[in-house]
Amino acid sequence: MDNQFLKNGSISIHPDVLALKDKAQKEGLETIWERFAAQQPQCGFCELGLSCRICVMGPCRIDPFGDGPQRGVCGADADIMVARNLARMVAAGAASHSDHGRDLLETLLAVGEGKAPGFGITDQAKLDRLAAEFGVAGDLPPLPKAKELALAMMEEYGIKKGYLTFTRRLPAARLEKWRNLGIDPRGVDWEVTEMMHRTHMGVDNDAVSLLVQALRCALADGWGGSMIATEISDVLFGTPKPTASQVNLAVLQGDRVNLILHGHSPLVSEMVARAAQDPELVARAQELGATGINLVGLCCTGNEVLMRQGIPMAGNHLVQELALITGAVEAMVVDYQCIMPSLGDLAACYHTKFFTTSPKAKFPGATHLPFTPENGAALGRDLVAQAVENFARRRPERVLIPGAPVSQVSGFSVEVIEQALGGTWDPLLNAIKAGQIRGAVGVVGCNNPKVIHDYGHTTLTRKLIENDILVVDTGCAAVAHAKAGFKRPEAAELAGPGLKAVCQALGIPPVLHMGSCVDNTRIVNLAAVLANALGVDLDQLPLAAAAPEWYSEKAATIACYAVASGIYTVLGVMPPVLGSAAVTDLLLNGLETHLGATFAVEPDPAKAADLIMKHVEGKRRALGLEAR
Ligand code: BF8
Repeated sequence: MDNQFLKNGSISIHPDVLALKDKAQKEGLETIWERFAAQQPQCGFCELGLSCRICVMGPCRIDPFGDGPQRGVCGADADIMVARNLARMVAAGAASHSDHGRDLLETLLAVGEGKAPGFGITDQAKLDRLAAEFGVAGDLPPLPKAKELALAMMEEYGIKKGYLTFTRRLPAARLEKWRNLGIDPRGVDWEVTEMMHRTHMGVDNDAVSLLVQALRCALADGWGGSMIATEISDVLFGTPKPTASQVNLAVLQGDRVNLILHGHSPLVSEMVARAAQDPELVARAQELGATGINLVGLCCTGNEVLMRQGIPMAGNHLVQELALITGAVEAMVVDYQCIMPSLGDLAACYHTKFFTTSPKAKFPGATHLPFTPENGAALGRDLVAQAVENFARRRPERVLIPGAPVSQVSGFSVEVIEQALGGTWDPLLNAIKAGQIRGAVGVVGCNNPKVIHDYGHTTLTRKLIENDILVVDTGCAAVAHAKAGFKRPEAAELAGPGLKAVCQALGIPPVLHMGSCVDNTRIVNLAAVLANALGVDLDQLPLAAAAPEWYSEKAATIACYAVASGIYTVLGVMPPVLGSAAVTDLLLNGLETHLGATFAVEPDPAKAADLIMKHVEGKRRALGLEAR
């Protein structure tokens, strides 16, 4: 595997990141890059997927060169071992996002039962639409309707219905493909549990069968748990609309109380956002010498509050430690996922208070204040109050906030894009048909210290928009793009002539922010809407997805549900599958016949752009559109 970091020692394309990395070094503090270097060389068996820790007859390894053992103690060969490992990765990713969705449902239920002070229904129209989709009586008042919808959606997790309601948004042709392959997902928890069962020693020992179930498990997340997370977040906190804000570590402010919201869920962060406007708390901050209270986001909690509340974004995954190293943070409040276990130690090197809020996610060095729907509003206030009181302990001589904020516009939900187009998809479809926009690509996913920070995202996306391909993004990729200035309407200048004209006519940037990582469901929903409008299946559209810097199990799951939904997906980091030629071939080639889409792996983002452009033009040709 081509490892950019180890090859030339660069860690990031951003000067502010480099400046804080220097500060960390001077202060003797370790970050993810030192830990990554200390792990070299990483285990070659594991990289190939050829090690197994599933049972205690092992751990086992298979020799990729054929000299050593070719089977684990149980008899599993390379194909079984690689497939089992990948399948478990997908199950973990599906479990994570879908469990996040469950938390939203629990809060919706509590709202419906009048037990969640501070929470309410913000998007009534979406509540009504979802209620109709789930067969809830239309004439119920809002709160009983919310309760009934929550109960109906909770059934999506179990085995009651045997199919997932949201999948019915897809063209019939897609569902037909799923039925033929046996991957129409039945229940969110069902598919995750069955995946774990099948990968227990002595159950499913056919690599193809394991991978087929992994796709079904991923679909249960994409068209189930994650989609519930997105839709119910909109119901509770509002469907995102284009919102102007800023990005960069310099959204932290030297003269204000800085509180960072980090993780994935909007539940606590929305309550903190409300509390931060409390005049009493603002007055107290001023009494202590600050000019006010400054909330900023990190990772996907950051995306949630950015696109609904305009709260500025401090950075993505690889920036989380550096944000504390600014020395300017009074409190970091986290929920779950992608939060480095090192943060407690780092916070302790400064005056920073580190708060964990999910009963599911405890960390060393943290103060644990668990969230419930009942206590959310009070918890939000408590967290802000503690951050404010901590301002007095800041040591100005240790503060460094490099760089300057970059402006950005975010919050392009499917609903808003449709409105911007005048309530019909025709203008977008016509621009695609005419070739002004060649196609659309979701550039999504994480950062990974194996890749120069944000180099993959920005290089790929710059080339795509230059070539008239509209980019939609989520997650940490979205932060990279914003830092590069791609989310300002003026960035239309960076696009090719066709895309530039469309962006200028609509006043939008060429890279549209659709949200957090659960909001990849907005992207597949958009693809389904376009396919339905054209009367084709998703794999016929000139679309693709890419995750140039992915690291997480959730990203593996997202990639699987994208491909299973018919969207060609290019990964920038190799998943641990090369130990099995059969598994690798299935992912890169074999899925095409059944699903009309495959994976590709290309570490060089410029070459990944070439692959995508070739794919997009091929799809245009097949649709009878003008193609290059
Ligand atoms: O859920 S992109 S590093 S923060 S896993 Fe994590 Fe990856 Fe960021 Fe968003 Ni998604």
